[in-house]
Amino acid sequence: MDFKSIEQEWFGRWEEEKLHDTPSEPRKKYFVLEMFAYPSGDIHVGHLRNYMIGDICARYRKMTGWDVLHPPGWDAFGQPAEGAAIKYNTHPRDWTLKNIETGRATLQRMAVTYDWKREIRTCEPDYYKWTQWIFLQLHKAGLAYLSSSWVNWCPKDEWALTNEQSEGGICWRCKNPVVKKKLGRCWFFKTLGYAERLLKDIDRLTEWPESVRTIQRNWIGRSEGTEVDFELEGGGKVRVFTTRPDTIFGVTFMAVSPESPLAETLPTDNQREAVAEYVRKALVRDEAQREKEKDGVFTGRHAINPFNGEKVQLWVADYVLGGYGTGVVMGVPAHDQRDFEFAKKYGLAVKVVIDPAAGGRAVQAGNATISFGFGKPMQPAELTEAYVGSGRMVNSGRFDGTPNEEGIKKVTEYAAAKGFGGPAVNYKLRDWLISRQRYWGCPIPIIHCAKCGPQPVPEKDLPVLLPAQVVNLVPKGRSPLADLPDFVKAACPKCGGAAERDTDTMDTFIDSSWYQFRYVDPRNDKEIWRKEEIRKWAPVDLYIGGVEHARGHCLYFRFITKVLHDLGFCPVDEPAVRLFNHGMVCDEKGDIMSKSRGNAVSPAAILDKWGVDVCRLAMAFFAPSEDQIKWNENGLVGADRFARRVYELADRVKGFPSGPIDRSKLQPATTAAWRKLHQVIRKAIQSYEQDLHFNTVLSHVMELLNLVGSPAAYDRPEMTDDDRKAIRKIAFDVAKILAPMAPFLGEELHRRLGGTGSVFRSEFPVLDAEAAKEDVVEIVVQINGKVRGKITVGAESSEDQVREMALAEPSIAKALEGKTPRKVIVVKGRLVNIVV
Ligand code: ANZ
Ligand code: ZN
Repeated sequence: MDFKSIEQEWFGRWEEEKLHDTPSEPRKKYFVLEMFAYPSGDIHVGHLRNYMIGDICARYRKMTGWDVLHPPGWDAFGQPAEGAAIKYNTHPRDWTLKNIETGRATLQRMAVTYDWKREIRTCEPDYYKWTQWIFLQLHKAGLAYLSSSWVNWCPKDEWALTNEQSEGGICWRCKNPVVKKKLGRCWFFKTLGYAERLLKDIDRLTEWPESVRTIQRNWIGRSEGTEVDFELEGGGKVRVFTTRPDTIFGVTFMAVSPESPLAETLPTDNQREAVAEYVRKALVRDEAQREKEKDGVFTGRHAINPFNGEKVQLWVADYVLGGYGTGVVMGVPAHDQRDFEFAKKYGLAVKVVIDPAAGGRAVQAGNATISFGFGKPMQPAELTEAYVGSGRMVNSGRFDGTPNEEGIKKVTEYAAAKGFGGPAVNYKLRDWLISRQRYWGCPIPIIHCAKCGPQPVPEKDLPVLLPAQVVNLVPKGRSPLADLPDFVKAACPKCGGAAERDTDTMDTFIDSSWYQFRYVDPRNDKEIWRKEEIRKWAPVDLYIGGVEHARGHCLYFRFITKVLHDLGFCPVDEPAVRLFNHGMVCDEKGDIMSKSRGNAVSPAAILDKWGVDVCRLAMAFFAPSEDQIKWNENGLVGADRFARRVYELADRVKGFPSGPIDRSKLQPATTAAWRKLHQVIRKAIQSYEQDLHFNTVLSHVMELLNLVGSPAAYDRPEMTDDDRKAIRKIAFDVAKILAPMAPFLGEELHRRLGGTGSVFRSEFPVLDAEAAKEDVVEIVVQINGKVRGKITVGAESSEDQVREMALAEPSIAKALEGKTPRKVIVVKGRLVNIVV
């Protein structure tokens, strides 16, 4: 088969018929989006899966009366372009644009139905002008701020990273451990201010995978607790955040994180040197190390527990995280494992204040509480690890005897009443650190004036162009843009005096936090988009991409959508109705396909050898879309055989008559095939709309082909005209059912069987639920839950009939000999369970 000329022809016709254009006045809109590509230049068949899944859905929707928006784009800024530019001695822009051309050609070759007129490239000024504009809106709204701060720093790439980008203490790009570094000037977006809404609205994302919703909930990490002020000996106070205020009488030390400003201000003169030395070392340790070997240093100062007036030592310890809570913990070794290990290491006291053995009553006698416990009280010396379970409060003054869950409330109320604390909520989520010390990104539209401070670039002066000059890109801890005097020098927008541009560029996750909506009006140079366009298309109906973006990207784009909504630019406050995470593509051994592993399969060779349809069919057939697939040549052989068989069927039956079918005149074999056709249609609708299990559509079509018979059997002499009409109609519908997956095959069959125009402008087969009904079903019969036999019953048989048949089934009757069934449970259409 000459698939190349078939492909060529249809590419041409689709172009002529503007098949992939986006309707300008959608009545029934469907916005399909795949997470756009990073133009990395090593596109392999693994990358294609994402786009193919989206394309199948887009094509199906077009055939079923939806007005589809399905646009392409490139996440074109980013650090790998700089790495490649250094390595190959080129400009990041050249490298990027070349890769875009290659990637684009491959996607086009794969027949992805993109509306290329809406293509987006985040590195082009017509796009990043609006990225800068968004920055200015956040700045105006007080949601962007400048701060000097401890940041996650990758010593290899020499750049700052968000928590999302350094999860587990590892740089997401180079995989090296991350340390802390204090940056004098970096920009943050106030994501934390949106934490509560980002969390609450997860409940509305009912069409997102449960796993992603859980990941987001945990990442936002809402924690309800209590804040308590401890007075410092010699003046001042420190505040702690705790989720276990019920253990407050067990505090034997306090600890401050090395990042905390307190680590500088608290130490006594004697200890200043030692603490400074410790902090220096602690901050270059990576997080995993910090967590594993807890150590610290005494500040020389003491704090006073407001509940019992006890004086405890104040330490600096690096297991205390800088960015969480208040950066200070109250150490309760008896009931917190980290505190326990720390106390053991430094010989600090362990004091039991929650005792499961203290099960008795507590009696109030005047001012004192006397508790009567059962069993032996827990002894600190006996503890080999912290006791984190529940129990009653002991050694806790007026709270003795209180069950600890209740104690949490009581202690908090007490602190609030006395004015030294109260309830508090904390989030693991941090504000979004967005400055990057990089060249290949979107310049931050800010001018720093010595007199007026940081001033936003006026909107009319946007975009702040990224200079095209070749700069030295070797990471050195500050942006290469700082080396370009012509770029740096600027007039203060406020006073007109000499000032300097901000030289950092924005985190590329900002580029991808709003691109989804730019597609509604991508060429607009007057505004970010026209209101009427965003109203037509937002939100994304189906968003497809890898689960690795569950934390970072999927949170950022929800955040920016909410901000744009609040500022009145966007009608919706969630970006995507449905999120679908596709599975990875692996090699035959199960290793994820990648260029660095050397197991990447290039699409070009596959497409040249097998053609687009076979490649797409194979990919669809390997596994359900959310599962991993193991790429292998056999899959292509199988898909090729399948495609040929479908072609053959069409060629055999194209001379058959067409027209209305009298089903009463069909032979039993044809009736069975007809029924199967409608089952396939039902399956296809379900797969294309809901579970995206395209593989099951294919296996159903294969079963259908088997029922229709081998080619020789398509045209048996005893067949009636109605049989022939039915078989022809089956072939015609199969063409349409397969078209979203194998578009050329779909077109070609459709045409050969007399269809006019593109199959994608034709109507998808209509399900006749009546015809799809199975008349017999096989039912499993169990005795006491164990399978003992099978019966075949009419699909419409009553429960009584099924019960009778089950008991009469010889193998069952034999197994039951001498026993009386106590109960017979019938699960309609599935099983009978006999309880004896
Ligand atoms: C005393 C205590 C006693 C605690 C006890 C726990 C058990 P979540 O649930 O994650 O919010 N903590 C507070 N700030 C911290 C920081 N900056 N770095 C490291 N740990 C910090 O955890 C809250 C608990 O984590 C707090 O409750 C505090 O230890 C610790 F038996 O306070 B707890
Ligand atoms: Zn000024």
